Amino acid sequence: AKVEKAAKAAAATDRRFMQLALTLGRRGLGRTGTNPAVGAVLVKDGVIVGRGWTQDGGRPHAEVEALARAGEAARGATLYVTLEPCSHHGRSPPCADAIIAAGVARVVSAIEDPNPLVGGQGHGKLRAAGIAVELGVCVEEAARDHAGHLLRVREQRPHVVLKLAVSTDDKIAADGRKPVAITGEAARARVHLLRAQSDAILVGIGTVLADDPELTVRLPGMAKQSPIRVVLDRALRIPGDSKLVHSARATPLWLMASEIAEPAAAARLGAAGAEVIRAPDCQRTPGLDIAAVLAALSEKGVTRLLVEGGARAARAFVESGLVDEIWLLRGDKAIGEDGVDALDGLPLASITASSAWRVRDSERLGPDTL
Ligand code: AOF
Ligand code: ZN
Repeated sequence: AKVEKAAKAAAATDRRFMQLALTLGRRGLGRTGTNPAVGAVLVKDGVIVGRGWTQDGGRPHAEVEALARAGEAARGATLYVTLEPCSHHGRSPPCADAIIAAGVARVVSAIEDPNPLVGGQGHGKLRAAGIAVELGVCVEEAARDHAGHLLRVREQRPHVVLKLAVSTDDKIAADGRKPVAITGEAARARVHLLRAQSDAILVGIGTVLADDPELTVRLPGMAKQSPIRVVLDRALRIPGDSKLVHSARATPLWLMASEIAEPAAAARLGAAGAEVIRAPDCQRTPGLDIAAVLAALSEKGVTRLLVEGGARAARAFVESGLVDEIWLLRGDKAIGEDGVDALDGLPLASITASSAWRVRDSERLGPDTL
C-alpha cells in the first residue's frame, strides 16, 4: 500500500509539472507559424530549474529554451515537455541531442510528434542514450493544444474553430443584416484573445459587405498579434475601400476566389496588397469547396483557423463536417423573428441537440455565456 501511495503521488507530481508545461506552451499559440507551440519545464529535486516555450516564428524550440535557462542545473533533472522532442536536423539541431548532452535523467512527454521526421524517433534516441522516458501524461490537453499541428501532419488541414455569437433566439443580426451588439465587453475581449491565438481568421464576403470588419486583435499590448485575415470571396467582390483591403499591407489579407473571379479584379486587389488564392467551387452547394480551401490554407502554413462568420460561411463550414470546435457565445437579448439565423436556415439545434457534438466547457462572461 505504501508503494502504491508513493506511485500515486509521483503521478500527481508529473501531471502538475506537465500542466505547467502546457500553460507555458500556450504562450506561443498563434505566434509559432507552422511549428507547434510546445512548453517545457525542467525540474530537479522538486525545484523548477528551467522553463521554456517555442519562440515566435517557431524557433528556438521549447526544450532548448528550458535547457538554456537551467544551464548546469539540467544535469540529472527531469524534463516535462508537451510534445515529443524532435530528432531531426531541421532548421535547428535536434532537441533530443541537446537533452542528452545536457545530462537530463528523465523525460516525461505528453504525446508523440506525428511529424514523419520525428514519429517516435525522438523518444527512441533518448532511450538509447539511457534516459528514462515516460509518454502519455496529460494526453488530452496536449492533443488539444497541438491540434493544429496534428491535423496539419495527418490530414493536411488546419484545426478549425467556429465562433458564433447569437441572441437568445439564435440570431446573429437584425433584419436586413443590420449589425447589433449581441455580446458584451468580456465576450469581446475573449474573442480577441482567441484571434490572437489563431494563425488566421476567416469570414465570408457577405460579412465584409455588411459589416466592413477589420478583423485585427485589439487588446492592450497585443496589437502586433493580428493573424492573417482570410475572406471567402469566390467572385472577388470585396470593395477596394474596405477596411480589410486598406490594411492589407500592415496585416496579411488572403482572398479565396474561384475561377469565376475576373483577372482584372485579382490584379487590382493584388496591387493593393492582398493575396488572391484560387480554390475550386463546391460541386453540391453554391460557394467554394471548404475542404479545398482548408487544404490550400494548410499548404500555406495555417494550423489554427478561426471562422468568424457570417451565417453562410458558418453553415458551409458546419456542413463540410470539418469544424473541430464551436465557440458559442450567447447574449442576453432577443433579436426577433426577422433577424438573421446564425446558420443561414440550418437550425442551431442541429448542433446543440446533436449527439455528434458534446459540450466541453461552459462559462459566464459578464451578461453572456460561452
Ligand atoms: C520540438 N520542440 O518546441 C517544437 C517542435 O523546422 P524545425 O527544425 O523548427 O522543426 C519543425 C518541427 O519540429 C515541427 O514540424 C514539429 O514536428 C517539431 N516541433 N519540436 O522538439 C518544439 N515546436
Ligand atoms: Zn526540437
